Amino acid sequence: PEFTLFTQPKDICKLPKQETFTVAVEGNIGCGKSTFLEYFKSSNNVEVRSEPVDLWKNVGGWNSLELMYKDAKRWSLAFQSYVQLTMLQQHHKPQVKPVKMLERSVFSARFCFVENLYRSGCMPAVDHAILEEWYQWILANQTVQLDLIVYLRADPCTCYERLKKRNRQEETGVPLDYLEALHQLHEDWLIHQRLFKVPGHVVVLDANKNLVELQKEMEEKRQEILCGYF
Ligand code: DCP
Repeated sequence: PEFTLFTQPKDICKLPKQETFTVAVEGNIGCGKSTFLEYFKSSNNVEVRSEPVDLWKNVGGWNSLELMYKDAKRWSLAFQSYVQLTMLQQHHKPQVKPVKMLERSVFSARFCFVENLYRSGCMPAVDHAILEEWYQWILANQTVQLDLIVYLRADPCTCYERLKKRNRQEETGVPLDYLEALHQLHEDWLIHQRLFKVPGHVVVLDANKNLVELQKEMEEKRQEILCGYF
């Protein structure tokens, strides 16, 4: 098959060596992507590109993330089109170090978030169709290739607890079933590989672990995740 699912990180060493390497860190809201990326910031060979949530919270003075959560039917097209633009900008920033590590990608925006909004009836079909046109244009005309996806796989209940704990103001009304639906879409995309083609190889880490355990696992797998660039 063109794309292979690697569940053992050591298998990544089978990937051909390249000049540069692009990793996207994916997983449900609250699974621990920021913590994971924080850990890799200390590496000399890694450029970490955190998700531009601050931009989403202040676009021309508007908090588009808050608007989307308050009234998804009205604002999810505006919000997701801005997410798509800012994610594309993240993919495109000039790369200096050999490894580029992105928090999410244009792919999870499309396969998980936009898909979820549409399927749950929060995004009208015409809005979905417009975003799809943009997405297809990006695929055809822009370089958004990923070499590796690190999937931080966590139980939706664990994510829900973490969400409540961190208490991000915009997310106060996010219910457990929203996280369950997003979890299922991540699973369909990255584990079962249904519907959409996976744009790179996938490493799955158990993100239910507490911070100490997860850091231990990251330390053990550091070289493998960085494909030799450590
Ligand atoms: N979001 C969205 N649509 C997207 C991307 C993100 O609605 N295409 C929302 C979900 C969250 C917020 O933006 O409310 C931030 O999402 P992430 O899950 O990407 O980032 P976190 O900071 O929650 O990640 P983690 O807790 O794993 O560090």
